[in-house]
Amino acid sequence: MVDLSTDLGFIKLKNPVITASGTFGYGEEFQDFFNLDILGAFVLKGIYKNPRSGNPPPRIHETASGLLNSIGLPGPGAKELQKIVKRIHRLTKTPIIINVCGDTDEEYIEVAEIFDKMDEVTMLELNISCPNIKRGGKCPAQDEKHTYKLVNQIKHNTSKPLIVKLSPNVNDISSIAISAEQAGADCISLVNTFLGMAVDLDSKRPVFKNLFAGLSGPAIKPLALKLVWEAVQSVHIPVIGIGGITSGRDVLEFILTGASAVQIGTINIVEPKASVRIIKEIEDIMKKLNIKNLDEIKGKLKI
Ligand code: RRO
Repeated sequence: MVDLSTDLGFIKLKNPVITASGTFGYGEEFQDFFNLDILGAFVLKGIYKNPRSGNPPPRIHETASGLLNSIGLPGPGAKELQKIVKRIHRLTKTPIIINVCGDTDEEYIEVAEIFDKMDEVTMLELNISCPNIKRGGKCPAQDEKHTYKLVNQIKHNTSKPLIVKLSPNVNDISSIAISAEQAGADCISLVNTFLGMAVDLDSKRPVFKNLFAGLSGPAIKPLALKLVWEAVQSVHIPVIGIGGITSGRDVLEFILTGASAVQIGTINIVEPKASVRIIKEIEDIMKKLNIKNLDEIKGKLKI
């Protein structure tokens, strides 16, 4: 028997596979595909205080081994999501993570406080890294001081474990990771999507109205691994690796690089049952390589 569990310090997950925000709806959409109990945890689509309609179409565009998105945070608002969370909690005891968003620091705090009060919610993931804000705008995760200030305020106003989701669109990931840690983050997750763009030769226009969009999928895996490595070297809190993971082998590569868990994103859109396959693959590889538990390989990359 192999042990797939992973200890984040504030919680032990039965396995390292977490479904990523924005690729797994609110969880209930996937109940017809597989039993949600098998997941380590799942993150709901990011939520703002009030309902929002998101960006105009097109919202997604396929690239070589990747996906560009400019979804723009549509959602039902915090009040409606509270009802959804109660419904999901009746379906599964798998830990529910709320991806907290805001246009202003005040909104982030308000949304975080609302879900902090819910027993059905296990953790908060602070999404300070959405790439699809107004063109030229900066998200909080692109600024050390803003990251520190916001994370610090959220920690002072909430009591649940706080994961801070970082952006790859920065010059120095270490300094942002350290700011999040110093401000009280319990964990960091990275990476959100890389800024990219697509153009349409026929119309001679950009594909997306917002010009830029966020790139995810296998194309970004090597870039994500590098940033996860740098983050792991910089902080003492656990790191959740995200970026182009499609197989059990990919998951174990991130664990070897030092991640304590991973999030599975774009593959959920292509293959809704990907998590089931990936968890089985992790188990099979561990058996084959005689790895009894994840700690045996976590951060053991030989440099
Ligand atoms: O909804 C989005 O456009 C979006 C978000 Br909030 C995010 O964090 N990352 C992303 O690629 N898209």
